[in-house]
Amino acid sequence: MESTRKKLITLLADAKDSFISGQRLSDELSISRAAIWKHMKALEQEGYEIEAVSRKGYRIVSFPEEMSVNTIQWDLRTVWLGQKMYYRNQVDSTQSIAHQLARDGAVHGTVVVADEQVKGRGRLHRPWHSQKGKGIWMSIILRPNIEPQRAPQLTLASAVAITRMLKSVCHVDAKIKWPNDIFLHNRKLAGILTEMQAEQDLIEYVIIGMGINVNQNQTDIPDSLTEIATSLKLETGETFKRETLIQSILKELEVIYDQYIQQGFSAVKSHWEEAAYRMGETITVKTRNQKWDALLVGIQDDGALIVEDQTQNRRVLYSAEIDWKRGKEE
Ligand code: BTX
Repeated sequence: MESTRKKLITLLADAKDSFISGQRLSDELSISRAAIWKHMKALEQEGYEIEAVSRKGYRIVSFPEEMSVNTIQWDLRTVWLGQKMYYRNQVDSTQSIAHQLARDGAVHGTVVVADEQVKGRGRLHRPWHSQKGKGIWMSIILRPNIEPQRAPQLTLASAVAITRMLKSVCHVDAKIKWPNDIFLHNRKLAGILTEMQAEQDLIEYVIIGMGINVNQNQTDIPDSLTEIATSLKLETGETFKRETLIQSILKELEVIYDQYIQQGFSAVKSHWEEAAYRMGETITVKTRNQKWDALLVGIQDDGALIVEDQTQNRRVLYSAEIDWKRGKEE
């Protein structure tokens, strides 16, 4: 978003119900009063309801219902993450858009958000149900200067960012199922899909896709998922403003990402462990050509999963599917 527009919205939003004079806005933004007026008209077009009273100035009466780059960015307190943002009403997948943007040179920290995905995807090309207006469907372009084999650690860091947001904004204790799922009350609330473009020892870019079920009612969840999926609304009875959640995830992710780059994975590990789901329990492990039962022990210093088989043999897994012995995909 144009930064003047963002500053304008921030000034008006911070003033809450009070008016701000056209003169003050014009001084603070170093633009003419005619330009301020033009911005106000543009904001009205986007769904902001603005009250203008002579000799008092302007105030925002209501924010647009519709999500947009403006509504996400106005209270975004990050330095670099999401400062460049794209919003689309309907896409196949935000991952595909992000890949294209990254190939075209999009900057580190660029974010793509969609209201609806018609071909949202999970790992191994599994479908990700992304209903219009009900969830957060977002892809983040990162250009980390790390070895390609460390990229999966970013999935774990992203999972931590999501659980921290869920705790601080939604007051729920969600858990992370290695490597990429967020569970709440034994059902899947969110998933993360990390994709990468790399050449030998160099990462060109990483795309972190996040899908979070927010305001779905039971009838919004497809039959095939009712046993395994849930939403924040279903678990808390509350409706959440998706913008607030996105702002918080991006802030949490920016902090943890910067720590990770400076200090390595140790900065993420303890946070991850605090939110780890059902450690110490028996699981079924599935790799490309094997399936066996094991005990879930923990994660290594590099984020790989440690499991132990019935003969107490420990194995370290960098990619696998895990499932609990009883029940569905718990
Ligand atoms: P995953 O492969 O771990 O999970 C996919 C599985 O999750 C599906 O096979 C299905 O059983 C179940 N599932 C599908 N939709 C949902 C849902 N809405 N809620 C709960 N469970 C569901 C997880 O992959 C990674 C998902 C990333 C999604 C984001 S959204 C933004 C970005 N764009 C995109 O296309 N994908 C990512």
